[in-house]
Amino acid sequence: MPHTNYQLSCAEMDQFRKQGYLGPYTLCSPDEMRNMQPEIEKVLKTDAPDHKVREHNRHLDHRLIHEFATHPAIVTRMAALYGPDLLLWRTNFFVKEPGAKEIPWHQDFNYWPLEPPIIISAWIAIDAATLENSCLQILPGSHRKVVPHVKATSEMAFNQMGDLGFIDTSSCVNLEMQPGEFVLFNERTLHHSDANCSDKRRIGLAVRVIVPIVKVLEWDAPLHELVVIHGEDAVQFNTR
Ligand SMILES: O=C(O)CCC(=O)C(=O)O
Repeated sequence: MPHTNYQLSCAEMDQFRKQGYLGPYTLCSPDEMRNMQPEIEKVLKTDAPDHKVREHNRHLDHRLIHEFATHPAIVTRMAALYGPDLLLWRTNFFVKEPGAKEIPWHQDFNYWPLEPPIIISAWIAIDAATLENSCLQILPGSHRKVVPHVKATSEMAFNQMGDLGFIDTSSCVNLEMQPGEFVLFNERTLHHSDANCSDKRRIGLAVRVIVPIVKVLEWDAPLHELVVIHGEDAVQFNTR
């Protein structure tokens, strides 16, 4: 994996503040990611030690997923945006096989047991993510207001969705990515992906990182724990 200067310019910091997302950036080359796909597929076919869902928190039991989530290309940039002390809370694979449902427009903080809900996500393309196989889409600047969430319709992959009466999708950005690229976005940035109407699978890995003052109100599983990925956890609010 290439090691370069992952510091952010003032223009990038400003973009994250104003638009709520950054990237795509490179974590590894498309060929490197393609070579790792069989190992990732193996992870997704095995049960996690104590999580019911195979897609969740595999950084806790699998070295490769831990390496993705703690890669300096991600962590250095997150530290530039959120300060030096960062804790890895969750990782989630989003596997969209052909025919997979639409993921509705939503703001992540609406769903999560965190107080205050301050979080930054990296979304890493494991497969190529294109408009054809339902790449992530984002609404720049949408993190500046809270949108009400309502019961989702049956064609959606989630139970709740952002109320479309409050969402103007005309400025939507399609985050098409090569395998090994990633984007960063925050807990309020509205994002979405269409139903996968292609014959191509699309896997992404979301990496969720909090700062130490955030209290985790519910844990995903008995062995779920935070991992210090940069700096330190001086306040220890989440000692279990
Ligand atoms: O992978 C997707 O299509 C959606 C991802 C998502 O909702 C998230 O990372 O919060």
